[in-house]
Amino acid sequence: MKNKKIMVGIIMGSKSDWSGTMEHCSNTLKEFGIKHDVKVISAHRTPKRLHTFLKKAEKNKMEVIIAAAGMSAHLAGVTAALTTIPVLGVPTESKLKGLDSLLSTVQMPSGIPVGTLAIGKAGAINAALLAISILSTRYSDVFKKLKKFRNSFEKKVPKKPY
Ligand code: RP5
Repeated sequence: MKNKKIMVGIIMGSKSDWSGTMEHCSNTLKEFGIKHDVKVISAHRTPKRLHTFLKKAEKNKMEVIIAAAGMSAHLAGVTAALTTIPVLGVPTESKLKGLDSLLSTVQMPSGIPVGTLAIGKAGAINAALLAISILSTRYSDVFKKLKKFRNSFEKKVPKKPY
């Protein structure tokens, strides 16, 4: 895209959220040429890092933040509480298969919204695609790429199951 600023920030509670999960979020953004930042930031392990990241994100007019976390997953909620940049939450898999992460991410009391996606890899990819949809309302080149992606996506689905 023409605009070379960092449009999307991907943050995750642990290095363990990357492989098999959030790497797919980053790869999807890369396929669309969306410049993004990737960082390990935990709401409880590295709260200062979160504050610093958000200060910079707001200064540089980042447009979407994707926050992934597992277990008692409060990263997306805390992030959304500290900024008005739209926050998409990805619950990552855990000993309880991510159900704990899903509920912690999705069940925000009214007032501070987190757009929560599915658990794990599907959610990671869809978070990127939703961020791309949000950007597509402002950037015509992103809109064109998204339309092309959707058209080719439909073609990949077989008409018969056998
Ligand atoms: C969360 O705890 C992370 O987002 C991760 O999903 C989970 C486990 O972290 P590690 O113990 O693998 O670092 O904060």
